[in-house]
Amino acid sequence: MTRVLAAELRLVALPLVRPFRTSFGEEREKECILVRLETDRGEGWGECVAGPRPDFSGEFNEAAWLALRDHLVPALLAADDPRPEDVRSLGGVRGNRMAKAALEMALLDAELRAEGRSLASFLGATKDRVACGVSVGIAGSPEELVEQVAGYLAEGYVRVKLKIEPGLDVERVRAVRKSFPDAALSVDANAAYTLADADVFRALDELGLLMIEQPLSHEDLVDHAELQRRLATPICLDESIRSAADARAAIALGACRIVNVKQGRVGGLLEAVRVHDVCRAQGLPVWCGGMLETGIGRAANLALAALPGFTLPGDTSASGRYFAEDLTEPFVLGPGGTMAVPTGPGLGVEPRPDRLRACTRRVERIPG
Ligand code: SMG
Ligand code: MG
Repeated sequence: MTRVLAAELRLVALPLVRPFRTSFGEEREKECILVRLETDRGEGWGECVAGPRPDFSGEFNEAAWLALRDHLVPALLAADDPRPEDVRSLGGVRGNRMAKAALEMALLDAELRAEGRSLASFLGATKDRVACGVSVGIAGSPEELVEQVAGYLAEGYVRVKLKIEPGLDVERVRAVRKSFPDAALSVDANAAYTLADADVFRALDELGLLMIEQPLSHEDLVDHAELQRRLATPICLDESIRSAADARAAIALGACRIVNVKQGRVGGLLEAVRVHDVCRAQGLPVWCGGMLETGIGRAANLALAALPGFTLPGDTSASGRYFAEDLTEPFVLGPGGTMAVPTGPGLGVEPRPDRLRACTRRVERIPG
């Protein structure tokens, strides 16, 4: 039995160590909402993966703030004994998955901390370290890209994902492949292409890539299935998979052979586990995506990535790949390009008060 007494929403911003450019834009800082729940059993933290603009997803920080403040948090405060599994349908709110995921994370953190149990153990983790890849933004030139990749490989990352967009694709990826013939490489288009880009895909298919992530529109599974039939390289879906039901549909259509699981994109950790379960039952490997999370969201991602179906390295990079100083104690890359899964109760991490103060743009407390 848990009673939620109050919630606090906090908009934070952390400068990124290098700008992160994708096919839909460039970020120079990480801005996100943190949720802190005060319950009768202690507090819990959650991080919302939405960004400042509705680009990767239709959700964005100002909208998520309102969804949380005016709809989700009031419904949670009004509930008797709210369970993490209730957050999906809380207050009858549809969509707003990233906002819901942050709230679910905070509730899980509060409950598990009170029980002294780690999130990883609760979710069904079978590993205590996970293999880590790195996602490399679109660089200023092929030379700059090769130099960045060299740096990340030297740090120990076991898989490198290159962001691509029309015009900055085959030549870039070829340059990286030529410099690192044996590296585990993938590309991520963030939905920037169509089936008319057949030449690009034919050329990418020759480059020994682990996968091509979200090449086509986030709304088009049928075209992804058509493209997958033409390619030897597996397609991995990211934006297209918002639920376990989406994963079932994508697999049934043959729209992908790999799935990127992001707890925020699918509405929470519990749905992420269901996506994992659907894929595992069908023999599809999954891996844990990233949204440039601070240490709070990163702790949740690492717990998820420790489940048995996560057989490919994730975008779960070390704190230093993103921030000069994280909000929490930094996550560091260890032996063999792996990172330790947090073992403490709940998320196993907390924001440092000094870092919170330094990074906060706005706070609002919603009393019960
Ligand atoms: O967290 O290292 C990370 C970023 C991983 O490339 C990454 N995420 O489409 O997979 C993706 C992108 C979305 C980021 S939008 C800011
Ligand atoms: Mg992606």
